[in-house]
Amino acid sequence: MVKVWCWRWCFPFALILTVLVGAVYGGNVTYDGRSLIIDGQHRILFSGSIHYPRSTPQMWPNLVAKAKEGGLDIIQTYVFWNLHEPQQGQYNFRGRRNIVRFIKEIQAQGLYVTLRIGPYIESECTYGSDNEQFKFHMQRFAAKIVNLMKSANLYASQGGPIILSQIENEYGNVEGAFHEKGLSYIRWAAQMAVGLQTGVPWVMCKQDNAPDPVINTCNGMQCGKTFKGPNSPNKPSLWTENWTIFGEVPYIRSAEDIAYNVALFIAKRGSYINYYMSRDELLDLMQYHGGTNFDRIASAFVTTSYYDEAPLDEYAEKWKVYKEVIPSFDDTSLRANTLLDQISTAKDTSDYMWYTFRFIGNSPNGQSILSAYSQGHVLHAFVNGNVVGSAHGSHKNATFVMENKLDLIKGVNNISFLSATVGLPNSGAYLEHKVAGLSRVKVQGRDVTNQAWGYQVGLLGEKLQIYTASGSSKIQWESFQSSTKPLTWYKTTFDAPEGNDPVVLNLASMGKGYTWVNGQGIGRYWVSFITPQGTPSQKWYHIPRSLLKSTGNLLVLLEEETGNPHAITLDTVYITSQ
Ligand SMILES: *[C@@H]1O[C@H](CO)[C@@H](O)[C@H](O)[C@H]1NC(C)=O
Ligand SMILES: *[C@@H]1O[C@H](CO)[C@@H](O)[C@H](O)[C@H]1NC(C)=O
Ligand SMILES: *[C@@H]1O[C@H](CO)[C@@H](O)[C@H](O)[C@H]1NC(C)=O
Ligand SMILES: CC(=O)N[C@H]1CO[C@H](CO)[C@@H](O)[C@@H]1O
Repeated sequence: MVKVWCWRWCFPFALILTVLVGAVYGGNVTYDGRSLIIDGQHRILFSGSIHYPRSTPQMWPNLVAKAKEGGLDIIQTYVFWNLHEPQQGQYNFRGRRNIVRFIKEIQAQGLYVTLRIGPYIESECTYGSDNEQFKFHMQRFAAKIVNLMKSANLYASQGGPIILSQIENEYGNVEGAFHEKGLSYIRWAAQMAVGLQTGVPWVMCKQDNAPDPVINTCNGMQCGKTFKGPNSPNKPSLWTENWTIFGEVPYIRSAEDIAYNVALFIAKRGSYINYYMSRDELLDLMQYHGGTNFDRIASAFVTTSYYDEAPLDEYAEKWKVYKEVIPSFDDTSLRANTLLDQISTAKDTSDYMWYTFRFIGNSPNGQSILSAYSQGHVLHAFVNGNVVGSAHGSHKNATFVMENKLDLIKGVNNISFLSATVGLPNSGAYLEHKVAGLSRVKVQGRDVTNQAWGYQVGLLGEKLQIYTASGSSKIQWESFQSSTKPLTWYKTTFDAPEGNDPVVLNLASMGKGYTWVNGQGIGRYWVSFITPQGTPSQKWYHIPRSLLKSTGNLLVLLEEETGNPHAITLDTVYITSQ
């Protein structure tokens, strides 16, 4: 009934961390070869990552308080360019994106902040290279954020909590691919950042050649062993980080392993340690925070916790269903005589894109083979409205081949593929060249790649926003029957569980899809992709209490495969110390 190991895991931190001095506010931040110097004092600093858009503003005070209780001096966060500027020049700093409010909350509780300012991926621009267009947008955004911070007096030089800023992110991993342009870009990035005059030092992580005065920092699991050290004797040794992949076993480090590496790092003159996001979202609620990738912002993390099982329909309205419409060629307006890349066609507006074509069968009821080559990530094939197969790639290899038997009728057959992406690639060189979706299709050995294809980006249910209260009434929902068909929407309402414990949905009975609560995307789920150990990477999905009303919460699921919604449970999580 009880999850013991959290304490096993958390206590050694508490022991290490209690020796630390509490944060002193504001001031003059510099550094030397030993450490950061804050108002003349050399400091060993412990930091933890909390990414503000992965929780709700209502959760922030408690998360920061827990981090402080855990002994941290600093909260580290990225700045999420794609969330703040989803369309060029249209900024959004509201709700979960209210970074100033987040930093002020940290300030109110007396902790410092490390701000990791972009760049983050922006479509259309060439990413991370010595490219004028990219540099223009990157500088514009970095200046926007720095000025936002300055106008709220949030830098330590202004009496605020921000003691460090980061420019770029792990560019050292991809720099080689850009040859001399990589080097000139990184020089430019350092100069540009320093020119923004924040009054506090800048760092670059995984960037051995970080130009002065920018400090190169270590990212990784074992910086005590692997870090080559700062690239100048005048720079301190800082360790800025070290996520779960669907289909892989969640990785939980032992406290001993973490403590050992931290001690080794400090022994080797390390003076700044950041605990990056834990693999365990719910555990994070009491240590530092991994959070939830709301909407479609990212990939996977995992949950492990004690839980109360309450079947949703025990005290909720019974499930209603809506069968998503499978478009055929005639229903599409976007056409091409070739297979289009999904990433550049869908432009991150949906995970889903339909590829449809007509195949003329010349004999009645001929059995045939359908071969589809996909560049990622997931594919479902439908022939004349019926599913004939599904396949997917993995984080290690997104590409795959799907081969299925199918029955063709004489005359026109409607063949439709639903291709789904599971997040966009977020690392590597030449991100703008990354592709997904179908690359080649054969029917009975005949290559149909250059036939007339019809396309539809997104699902009808997404377009009508049937996961919202107003959108939900635009279609006819039906009563749930016992069997489930692929590509079905499910809807119910539920009351919030009593108390204040975190609420999670247990989706172990489902396959792959997407969840919304009161119109807010809770994110993708994928419990059918099991690890080599035979379990899903994540079956519990967090619903922040602040999204819930006491009664009548709208829950909508889009299920791509089959599943049993009656076995979905609403659980609450608590951690005890035994
Ligand atoms: C900040 O600290 C450095 C050394 O720690 C010192 O050289 C410098 O004068 C200080 N600057 C201000 C404005 O106090
Ligand atoms: C194929 O699609 C067209 C247009 O939607 C439809 O009229 C036709 O009945 C479909 N054919 C089959 C075999 O489902
Ligand atoms: C990825 O999978 C595809 C199809 O299964 C295979 O042809 C290819 O060699 C694989 N690539 C790598 C790098 O393993
Ligand atoms: C940034 C970094 O070092 N990430 C590492 C985090 O840990 C996993 C193992 O779980 C490594 O594979 C990553 O490289």
